[in-house]
Amino acid sequence: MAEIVSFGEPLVEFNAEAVGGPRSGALYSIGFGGDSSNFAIATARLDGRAGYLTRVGDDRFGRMLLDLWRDEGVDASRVATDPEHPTGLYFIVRDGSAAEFVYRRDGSAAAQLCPEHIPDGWVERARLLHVTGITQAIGRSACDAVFQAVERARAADTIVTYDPNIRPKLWPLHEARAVTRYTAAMCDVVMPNLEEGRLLTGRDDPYDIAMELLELGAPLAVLKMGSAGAVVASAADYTRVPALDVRAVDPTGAGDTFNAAFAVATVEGRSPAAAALLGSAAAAHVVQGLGAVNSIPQRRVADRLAGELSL
Ligand code: KDG
Repeated sequence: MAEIVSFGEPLVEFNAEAVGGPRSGALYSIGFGGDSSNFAIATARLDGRAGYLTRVGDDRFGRMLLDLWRDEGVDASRVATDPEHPTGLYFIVRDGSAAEFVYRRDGSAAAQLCPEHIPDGWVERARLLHVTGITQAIGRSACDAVFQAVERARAADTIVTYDPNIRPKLWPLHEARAVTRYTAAMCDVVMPNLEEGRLLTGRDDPYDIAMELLELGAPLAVLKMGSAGAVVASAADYTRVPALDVRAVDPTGAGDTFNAAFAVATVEGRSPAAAALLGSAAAAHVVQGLGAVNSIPQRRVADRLAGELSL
């Protein structure tokens, strides 16, 4: 049975190789993305029992994703195939060192998600539900599904973790800010990156951001700061978590893997700081490879990397 569940939009990824630039002749590696799917795959690689829910199109890309979840050991038994809407895609276009996400996802199968698509017991029987701002941004009904799932989780004592994952291309900033602040207050753990923390709170300093996130109402705030590590804050504690010194190639999906490692370690009963340490180590592995999924480490690798860090 799935213990750690997530839902949202999976995407097929076309990621420009560092050489070539965005114009004709550039090489694109095909891979997979979508924050909630990345989270589920990372959970499974890190030895968590992952369950994933979405809708894919009745097309080659949808079938590729179904194969991926099966091969990765993610329970995707509740994923539906939608005969009328396609699977979404994104390109990571690189111009010099700058990377841009270009989406082809409007009207996708996953954007049709609504509260009725979340089966009875799916959230209630899990130990942890992970939700994200991208799922809220893809459509009104998917946003409603997030709110309903969070309410059901709270009623069932399922832990809720939340990554606001603000993507300004998907919704206007004022709307993103209002919805994600409101949602953060409903969750057990809010886990933005530093830039999102700044957007959410209007503060600059990690300590001030963390305190303001707690004031919103979440009992625990985890601020992901890439090569600067992370901050874990509650009313009782404020801990800085270190990061490994690595050469970053592509940060895509690193935050999702951090979240997954945090979720797995939390369900195992580790402290928030120890869970974030595993997150920091696993994320450091992701940034060293191209794409959101290929470079997610297996558990033994993440444990070895975490062993190089201490609190
Ligand atoms: O967190 C990584 C994701 O941003 C990436 O995989 C693509 O889900 C994606 C999105 O909506 O940007």
